Amino acid sequence: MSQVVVSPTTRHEGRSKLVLEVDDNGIVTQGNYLSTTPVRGFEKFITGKAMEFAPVASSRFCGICPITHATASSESIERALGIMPPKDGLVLRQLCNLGNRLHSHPLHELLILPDFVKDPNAAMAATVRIQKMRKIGQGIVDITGGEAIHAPNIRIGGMQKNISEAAKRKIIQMLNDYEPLMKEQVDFMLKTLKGNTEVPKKLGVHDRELMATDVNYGNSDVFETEYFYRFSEITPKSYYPGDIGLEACTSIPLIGGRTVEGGPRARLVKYKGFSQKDCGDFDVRGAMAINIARAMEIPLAHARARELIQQLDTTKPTLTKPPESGGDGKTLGVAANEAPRGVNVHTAKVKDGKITYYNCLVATTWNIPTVGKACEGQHYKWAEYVVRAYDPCVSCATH
Ligand code: NFU
Repeated sequence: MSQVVVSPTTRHEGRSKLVLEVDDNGIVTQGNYLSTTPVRGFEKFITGKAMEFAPVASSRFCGICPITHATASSESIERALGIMPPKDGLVLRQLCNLGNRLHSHPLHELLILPDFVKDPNAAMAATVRIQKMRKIGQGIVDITGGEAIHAPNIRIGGMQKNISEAAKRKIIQMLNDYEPLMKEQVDFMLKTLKGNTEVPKKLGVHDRELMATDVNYGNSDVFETEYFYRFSEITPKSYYPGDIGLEACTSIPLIGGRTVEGGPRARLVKYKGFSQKDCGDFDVRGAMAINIARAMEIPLAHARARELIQQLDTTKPTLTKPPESGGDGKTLGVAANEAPRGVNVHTAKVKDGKITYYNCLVATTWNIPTVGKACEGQHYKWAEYVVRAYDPCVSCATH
């Protein structure tokens, strides 16, 4: 028996490490994956501030998925105040989130290319396609959210302003431009992943519950009724064996006392009948299935964005103005948004327009402990493949 440490793990956002106990054949008998990204203390410094600060600040957790944080933050405060955005505000907000997914999922494909694509010409062609797709996704966020990163248009009560008819036409054109790139890239990625003959078929298989609230956007009511009442949280020190937890920078959220997996596979299994037949020879419970599911989610996000842009009435209001000094300080607003990497939960209490309580359970925070488990049973040389399948965003996780 010996220990293998991979630090830092590579080709994902943020800093993290693997600490693996392995047997004499290099098979992982006990897997630990942990964040080593320094905590910045967002929840603490959001508390006590004007409620409008929470979506602005929390969208700075990370530069890849700021849209989910501005959204979940706004929605948690809306639910604490008991207000609802107007219909077109919700349509526009969903479109903004989908724009983010249409850039974030292809970005992950870029990060795993070196694992699976050995032909430099094919890798270059995929890189060019991916970057074009990301530009379009970010362009949609720019138009709907007011900026491609840290979109200021997402507000408590909906979206600060509607878009023009010309902007709506532009988005329709952008989605048309995205389609052929997407078809080629998703087809290429699925063939590449399913055709791989090196990765162990059962890599990343684990027995943890899948957690999802929706295919594309997220559903806070589903989170509250199916998961939140079973939620608990423990310290990393009490979760990881030995001294490993002393270095870990995220808490360990649990559902029913166990770690969970959120993200593309969880969503597609729960809502789209994703099963063994979608995964070729790879086990539907494993890491390659997550990569496959992520590729399959891109056309779903694209189709939903097309529906929503048609539904958007550009003449209608998009914002329900929140009461300036609203909030009773008691009601816990719980919001769950389906971030690219899993369920992103923000919870808030508001009193007289100020945040009195703020807590976030971010997509990667949920996934981190499951990633370690998912490395067990295979040779340690595959452990980083497992990590990358979850596309961890460790800065998000370690806010
Ligand atoms: Fe983020 Ni940078 C995503 N996807 C993570 N993890 C937010 O939830």
